[in-house]
Amino acid sequence: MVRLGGFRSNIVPFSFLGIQEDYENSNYVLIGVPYDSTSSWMPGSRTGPLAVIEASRYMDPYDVGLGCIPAEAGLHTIPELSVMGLDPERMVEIVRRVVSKVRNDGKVPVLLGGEHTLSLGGVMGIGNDVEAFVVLDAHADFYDSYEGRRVSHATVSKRVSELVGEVLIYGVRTLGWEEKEELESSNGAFLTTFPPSAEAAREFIERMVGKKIYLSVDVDVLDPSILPCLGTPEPGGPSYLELLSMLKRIFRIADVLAMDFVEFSPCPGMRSDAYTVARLVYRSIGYHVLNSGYQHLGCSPDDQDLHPCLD
Ligand SMILES: [Mn+2]
Repeated sequence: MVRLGGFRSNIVPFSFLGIQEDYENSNYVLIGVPYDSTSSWMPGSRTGPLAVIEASRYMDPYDVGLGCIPAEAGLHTIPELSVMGLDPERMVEIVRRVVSKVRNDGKVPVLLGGEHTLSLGGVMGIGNDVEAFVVLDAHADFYDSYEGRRVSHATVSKRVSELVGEVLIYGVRTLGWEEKEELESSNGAFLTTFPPSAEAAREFIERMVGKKIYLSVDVDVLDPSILPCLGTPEPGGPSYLELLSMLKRIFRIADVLAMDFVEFSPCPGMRSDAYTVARLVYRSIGYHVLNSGYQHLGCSPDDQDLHPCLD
């Protein structure tokens, strides 16, 4: 059974899934980063982490797809970072320090955003071990500078490409001309649009096989019909199940050192979106558990094989 870290069952902690394992005994540490200061269209992702954690408390820890309770690997949610209103460079530095600490303690950081800029701090926190930055996103975020800023949600993949040899981007449906030029002059960047050609989907996967990766899921990669509450929605994305199929492959073939889920911007009164993101986060943790030697938990692969162009 999942233990509640000293809480009795009539008290539900305000933490992911309402479960709070002791930090020392946890393998996954959830970190909320309520920050949206550089958002260009609709701010609001600062309330994302809170909404996802709230929704997750109504989710059953048993994952019916994986046939196990991934939370038994130990989940711990730390209080939200105090970053609202700071300069993006300062926010990135705070995220870097926290992620570095969690990683050095032998745990997998799971960041909840907040805007995409925080991924830069996440990657820096893991440091030189990251061999590839894998991004699922409707946008390339590959501007060299955007609205006068070099550290911004629209430049984050470009900044990371200066630190990590390989940047693999999946799901893009919109691209600025300057971004296209930056991508073409960048050695290690590989971008797929959505839906990808069979060849592009295969190359995206093959380039990360056996690598240690940082996984960044910008939830606007999903079609906005599934997840309308976004700062920068873009039509024509994968369905929820198609996205799970891709995530399942990523966790199977690469070693995910840390992950983030960014750019969810809750709409007042709408609950299904927060729940969808919470579910996506938990299934991703489940895929990590499935591939990380926790055989005693009895997880087995689900049936998500709906991705177009992949067999
Ligand atoms: Mn995006």
